Amino acid sequence: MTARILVVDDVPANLKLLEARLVAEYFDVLTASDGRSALAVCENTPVDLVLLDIMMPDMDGFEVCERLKANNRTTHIPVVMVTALDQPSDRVRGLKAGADDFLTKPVNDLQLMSRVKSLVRLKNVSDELRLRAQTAHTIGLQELARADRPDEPGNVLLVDGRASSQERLLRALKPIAEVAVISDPQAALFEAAENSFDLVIVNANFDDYDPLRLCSQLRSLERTRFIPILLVTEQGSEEMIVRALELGVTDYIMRPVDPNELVARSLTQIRRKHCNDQLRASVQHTIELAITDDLTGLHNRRYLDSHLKLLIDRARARGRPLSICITDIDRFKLVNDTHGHDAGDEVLREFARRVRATVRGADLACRFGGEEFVIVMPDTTPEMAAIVAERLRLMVEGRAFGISQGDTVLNVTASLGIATLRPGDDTPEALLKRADTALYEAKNNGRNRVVAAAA
Ligand code: GH3
Ligand code: MG
Repeated sequence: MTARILVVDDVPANLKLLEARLVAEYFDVLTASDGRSALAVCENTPVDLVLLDIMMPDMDGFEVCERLKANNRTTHIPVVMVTALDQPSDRVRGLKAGADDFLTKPVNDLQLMSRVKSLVRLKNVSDELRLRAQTAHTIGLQELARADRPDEPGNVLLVDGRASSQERLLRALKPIAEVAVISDPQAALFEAAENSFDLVIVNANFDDYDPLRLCSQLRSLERTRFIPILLVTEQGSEEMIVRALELGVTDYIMRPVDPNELVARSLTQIRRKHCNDQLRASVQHTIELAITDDLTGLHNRRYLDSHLKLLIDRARARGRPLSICITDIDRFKLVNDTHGHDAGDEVLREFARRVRATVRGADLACRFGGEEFVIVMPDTTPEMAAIVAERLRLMVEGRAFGISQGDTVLNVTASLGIATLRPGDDTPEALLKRADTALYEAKNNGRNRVVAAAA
């Protein structure tokens, strides 16, 4: 892992020391000896992490951190405060300023490296998400998630083997989160997978269970992979902390737990989770827009082209049938010519609704172009496909289409061509071509009918 790290300290010897250690681990290191130049570096250079001294003349570390977090261009850079101060109140002050973690001077090598690596890893994930969301934003699809939204309450799962500490932690977290408490770590895994928590707090106090097992299981399950984990550990359990961070545990706190520190750390994680969720949703939304037809909300041709190949490969691999149906509205040009293009659009939307109502959940319905639609039906024999197509034909013919101008209703019919995957020789193009030929035949034979391609 390589990353660019900015070390900020007013004492040259401290700068040299940290720089040497980080360079030895192949990090790219920048240095600054006061708050203002640190801010300038972050503003002008991509920095992946800041190691920030607190006690500095002129502008102290708390203020530097606050300014970094208040600036949209630097708010996402993780900040680790390096401090000789070791009072819980200083930590809380730092966390409130937006710091992601603390290292106490003299800095322990193991802690330095595990902290830096874990925060850089987290930042890489957020960066990737931000980049994708930015692309969505650039192509004008939607507003980029904003960092300055008001806090939403978090959902926290507290996994704790002891009733007394459960009660204490619960009391501390009450004001900022909905908390579910569970004593059994294995049950906790299911609980986490079934619900959507913003944070899992694991108290390493089980009698005969390794808490890191739960952490690693949470990291490997698809459903829980992105949930932040806060580990509560004993003083002096550095080994466990290093292993935990390597496993992907997001943060830790030492016993005796200071309630304010617990709240501040939890809020940091909950905020980051909300922000990443929003970025992820925005990426998802962009993908959906790219594969959805605007007018009807069905999948578009681009999606069909890529997905049909997968469905065909899967059907082949499993030795299952697969059928497709192409349908085209009859004399649709007449609708446009007589009632206008908007009325035509309304007919297309209603037609799409009827297509959707005809097919099963596993079927893929797409607008192929203009007034042509394709339905892909996995696990469907030619006989079943003929029944589905006939049902759709009747759904269209059976009830007139209303359009919003006055009381006008239109009688609409459609022609349909179906084809079924042949053993061995069907590509998506070949399958579509055979269905299209059948459709052409349906048109030629008088429209408003279903024709099946020869097997
Ligand atoms: P056929 O029975 O042979 O299919 O006759 P048709 O009139 O349906 O076929 P043709 O291909 O001649 O005309 C299709 C028409 O569909 C022409 C085109 O303007 C119209 N069309 C394509 N896309 C849209 C759309 O998004 N909205 C509207 N309103 N019309 C569309
Ligand atoms: Mg047509």
